[in-house]
Amino acid sequence: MAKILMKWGGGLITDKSKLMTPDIEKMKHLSQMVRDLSDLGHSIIIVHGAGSFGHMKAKKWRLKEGKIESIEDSQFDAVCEVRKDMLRLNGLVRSELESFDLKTESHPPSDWANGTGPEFTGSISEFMSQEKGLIKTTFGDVVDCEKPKEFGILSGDDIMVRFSKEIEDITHAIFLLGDAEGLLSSPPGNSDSKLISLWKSGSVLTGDHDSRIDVTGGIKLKVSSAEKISEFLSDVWMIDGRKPDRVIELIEEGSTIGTKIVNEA
Ligand code: IP8
Repeated sequence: MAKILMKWGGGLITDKSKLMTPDIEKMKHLSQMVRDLSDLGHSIIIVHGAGSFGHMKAKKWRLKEGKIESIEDSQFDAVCEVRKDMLRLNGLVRSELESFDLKTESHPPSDWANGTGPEFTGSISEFMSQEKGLIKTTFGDVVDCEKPKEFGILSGDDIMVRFSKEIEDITHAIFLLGDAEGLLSSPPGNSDSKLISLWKSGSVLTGDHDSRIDVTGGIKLKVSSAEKISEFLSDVWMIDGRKPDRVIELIEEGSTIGTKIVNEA
């Protein structure tokens, strides 16, 4: 049986251009897929991104940079607001999963994580035990940091790296994207952009793929996170989250349409 760590991208489950606009239909399709995988006996951990529930306010109040004295009062208000907004988004994700009779748990990083980047600290023991059928969830969040920064943005992509490394027996790490079939040769929407089905760690991504909305680094962070994970997992994938059946195909048949990230070192 597989143990699947999946990231639901923020651009997949929200409309990234409109403040706090969830895409409930997408969440439903993804939840159905999780239900099917669970029925097949697989275990699943879900990390989700922030989309328009996190990046907009984080950008406005420069939360990624940590405390800036001249605006610190507004920043601390924004830290509370974004944490609240992320709990709301996580609540929506969980209620869709639960509408498919899945039992879920939530572990917000603001409760257990410290610092940003893939080397962040804090105990991930809550995610180590696996009760059959229970879906544990967490997400990109505003987390506490050492002084003088005091707070910062921890991306769900960094959580994916740590979980893949430290949680025993994870078999697959899957990044579900909102706007592409996988990693593309140039940004989505470009007429010449093609799916890269095999990405060798260390290759160079051409073109400016980064969105202007993302505070955590967009597709480039995803690629570097997936590359790090490929050092210790052989099934690391980027798949179109609008086509959740492809995840089931991957797990059951060993391959699907998408990008497989391999480490050739
Ligand atoms: O969308 C970012 O997480 P990501 C978290 O997984 C916030 O990169 C609060 C912007």
